[in-house]
Amino acid sequence: MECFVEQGSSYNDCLSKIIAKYGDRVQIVTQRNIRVGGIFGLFTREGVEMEFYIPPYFSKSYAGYGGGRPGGAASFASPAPSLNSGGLKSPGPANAKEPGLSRAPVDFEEAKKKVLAAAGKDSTQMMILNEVRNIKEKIEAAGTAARKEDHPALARITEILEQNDFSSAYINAILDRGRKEFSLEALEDFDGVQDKVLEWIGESIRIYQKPAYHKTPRIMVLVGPTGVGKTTTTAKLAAIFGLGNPGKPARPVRIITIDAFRIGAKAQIEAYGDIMDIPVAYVDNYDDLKKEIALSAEDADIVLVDTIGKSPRDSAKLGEMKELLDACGFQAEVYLVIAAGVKSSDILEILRQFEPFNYRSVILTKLDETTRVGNVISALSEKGKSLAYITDGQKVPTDIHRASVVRFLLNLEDFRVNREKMEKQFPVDKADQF
Ligand SMILES: Nc1nc2c(ncn2[C@@H]2O[C@H](COP(=O)(O)OP(=O)(O)OP(=O)(O)O)[C@@H](O)[C@H]2O)c(=O)[nH]1
Ligand SMILES: [Mg+2]
Repeated sequence: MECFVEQGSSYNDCLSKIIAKYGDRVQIVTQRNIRVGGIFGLFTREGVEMEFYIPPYFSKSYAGYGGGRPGGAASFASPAPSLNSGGLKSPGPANAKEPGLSRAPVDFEEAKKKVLAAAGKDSTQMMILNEVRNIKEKIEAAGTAARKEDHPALARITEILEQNDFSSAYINAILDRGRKEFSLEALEDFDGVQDKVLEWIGESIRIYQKPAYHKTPRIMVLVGPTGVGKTTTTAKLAAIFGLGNPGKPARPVRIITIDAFRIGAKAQIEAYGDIMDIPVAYVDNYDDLKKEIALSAEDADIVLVDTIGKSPRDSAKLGEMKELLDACGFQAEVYLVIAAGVKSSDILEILRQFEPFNYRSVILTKLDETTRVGNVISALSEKGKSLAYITDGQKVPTDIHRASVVRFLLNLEDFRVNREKMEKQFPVDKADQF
């Protein structure tokens, strides 16, 4: 398996490069536009990615992974971040020997067999794709690299970042920057190095700024995978807006739920509505949603739309939901809700699959269930997405907060956070909590 990186190309270019390299038997599984790079908000660019596999019969003759020909599947991205220009990131075994970077070696042969088995079983494209992604992930994980010649301070930083579940792309970007910006003298002061790295991490976290002006009612739509906490978060927001929060008067709120089928779900949101005396409406089609929105405009300041959880892999259902939600109008603020414990590659997949909803920002739930936030910081930074709110418990309405950089930095393990300094550096607008 090889992963190449090129710049400035179209689908046709990408395809012809794949064919030139692997022959015309390749089967393209997906092709899509991507944004690549983006650590610290720099270097992002439009690119094209094609995922493809080679049917098992033909792939038998290939030598294998690493420097050889591909095995069963590969991913070709074009163009790619300048971070990696030059292409192949090989899982150098030397890295594994370095102190603080010991990792189980990646079993590429076994991974390859899995792909071939998946392809041979007349499987769906999805199965193959999943295997391809798993392999990509393993290669990425093996690719994080403090070099032998790196100062021990950078090796230690790598270790801490890995413990916090940062992705290897993110860690490599930090290391690159560290190598460029720290003098030998600076590296001798580990506290100083740590502070600087925290600052860089803080700079990579984008916080959502709500629109300075919006039409009344403000329409907030929550979409996301199943069970992440959309309904609970809807209730929390309804309570915060509807009952008032420090310095802000109570405002008329309505809840619309696109979850009329599941009895439990209906009862759940109805119970919240009853307690807070907030009207709840149920809709399951475009016209009714449009009518409800129009009706809300007469007496509500804020309309919260709770949706049915969707598997990010079910693109047909996602498409239906998207069409239905178009009834909210283009001014609606769509938020993607994701749970904090998900691994970085899955977050990237969710961010990508929900892209058609044009979500403005992300709400991160269940922060109380994980001690590691590097996965989230890496994925959001890579995709250039902002965070609006975080939730850290099941209690309505107390367990919801406006997202803040400092909160994230404090969540990092093994970093000594100078809170006062970070609060000065990343101030929170106290008047704009919700
Ligand atoms: N620990 C923790 N649990 C939470 C949080 N937010 C929600 N939950 C719990 O997660 C579970 C699912 O929450 P829901 O709000 O029903 O999730 P949903 O996204 O609406 O689920 P579907 O409608 O089925 O897609 C419930 O048990 C919630 O109490 C949180 O911040 N922390
Ligand atoms: Mg729900």
